[in-house]
This record gives sequence, C-alpha cells and structure tokens, in this order.
Amino acid sequence: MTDHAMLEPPRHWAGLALDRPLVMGILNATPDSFSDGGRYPDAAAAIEAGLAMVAAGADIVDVGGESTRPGAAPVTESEEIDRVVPVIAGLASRGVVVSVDTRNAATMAESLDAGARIVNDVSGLAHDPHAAHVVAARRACVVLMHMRGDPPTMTTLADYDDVVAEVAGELAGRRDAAVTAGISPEAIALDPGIGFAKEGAQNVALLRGLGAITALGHPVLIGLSRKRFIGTITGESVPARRDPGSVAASLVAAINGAAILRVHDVRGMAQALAVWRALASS
Ligand code: HH2
Repeated sequence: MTDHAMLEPPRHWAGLALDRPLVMGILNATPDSFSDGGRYPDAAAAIEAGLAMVAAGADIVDVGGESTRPGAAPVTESEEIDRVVPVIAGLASRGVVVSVDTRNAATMAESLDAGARIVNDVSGLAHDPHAAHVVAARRACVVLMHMRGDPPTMTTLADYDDVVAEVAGELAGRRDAAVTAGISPEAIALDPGIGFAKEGAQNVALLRGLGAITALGHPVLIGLSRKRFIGTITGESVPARRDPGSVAASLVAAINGAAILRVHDVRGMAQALAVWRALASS
C-alpha cells in the first residue's frame, strides 16, 4: 500500500475529466429495488428518466436490472439483459455515458456492445468467473465495489477489527486480480460498498477514513443514496425521503476525496456540488 500512497490522483476516467466530482444517476429498471423499484413501465420511460437525469446534472447514468438489497428476488441473466439493454442502447445512442450495474458477464457483454462504457459490479468482478475477461477484452472501465459474501449473506459478514484497513486491503486485492486479468489500472475505480456487509458505524468510519482508499490511486465512487445508515442518522424510515441526508453525506464524501457520487437525487447533488465548489474557491 505504501507504493500506491505515492500515486498521483487520476485525472480522467471513462473519458471524463476528474477536475470536479462526477454525479452518477441511479436508473433502476427493476420491479423491486429498495427505494425506486417498479418506476418505469417500459424502456421508453426509463430512457426519458435517464435523459432527465443528464439535464439535471448527471455525468453518468447507472442502469441496473437486478436489485441487490438483502432478500431481493434473483433474476435470470436473460431477464436482466431484457431489462437493461434497450435502456442502455437508447441512452448511449443519445450520447449519454452509461454504466451497467451487474454481476453477470453475459449482461456486461451485451450492455457494452449496446454502448455502455462502464461496468459497475457490486461483487468487484468476483461473482462471475468470465466477468474480468469481458471487461478486459472490450477495454471497458469498471467500478470494483467491496462486499463480503453476496446480498443474501452479506449482513452476517460485517465483522471487522479495523474496517477501513480491511476494506482498503480487500479492494486492493480485487484491483490486483482485475489487473492480472488484463484490465488496465487506468480503467479501474474503487468503491468501499457502503451498506454492503457494513453496519451503521462501519459506514461512518469508511466515509471518514476515505483517504485510505483514495491512496490506492484510483477514482473512488461512493454510493450511499437513501441507504439505511442515512435513515438511522436522520430517523427517516422511508428510503425515498432520505435524499437531503444522502446529498449531505455524499458532499462530505466528495470533500474527503470521492471522485464519483452515485445518487438518486441528481439535481440536489449537482446543486450541492456547485455551491460547495463556488464557496470553496472564493
Ligand atoms: N449500491 C447499490 C447498487 N449498486 N453500486 C456501487 N458501485 N456502489 C453502491 O453503493 C451500490 C451499487 C444499492 O442501491 P440501489 O441501486 O439504489 O438499490 P437496489 O440494489 O435495491 O437496486
């Protein structure tokens, strides 16, 4: 880790300049995501929603077809492909930078062929043995997220002596595996996986200790939007009402070095970042 601590922060990722934090809008083409499942009746409605996110300030639209909340119903790869590929094709053909939120190699391949530029894998390319090859062969960018186990088992695996050091070490291991599989280091972003095999205080420790992850030399993505720990802090039990707290926590993550913020409330996040940058530079 000492070597990586000396790396310069990356300046570009996925063709986007990293001179300011990027906003990634969440577009769940799922019937059962924890806060916004079942919102779009068809691909056309989801494409409209993605374009509205770009108009509101999204730099990237993250399209997902499988909910990763604990207890979510599993989907087959072909169902997942049917959900995401028409949406990705529609957005990419209009010039939108699209990421696909999937753990499955076949979905990655079809999505990249439909115009997605980024694979966002909550398993850090560990779930599907073919995934790293698909990303490497297509020279795609990838977000490697930290998780332990899988969504059904992860809540039992939040056992850490030093959550910041262990998550940084395990992420470095996923990064090394990706590079060994032929993925360029410049294509890789890292994500500590807020809420995935982490309990409330562990999420807070990771956001405070983000420097240990940015020191690995890759752009860091933070996805905390509407998650349970925001509910614990604010007392808000309805996920869709947690946007103000989510924007505040994401802004703190940006101040602590996060390069990409994955949020539902794109307009609120873009405004918060614009105000912070204007005040910080005056
Ligand atoms: N969180 C979720 C899904 N994908 N990807 C990254 N890189 N980081 C995250 O923190 C992350 C993620 C879970 O949130 P959401 O997509 O809103 O819900 P669901 O999994 O129920 O679709």
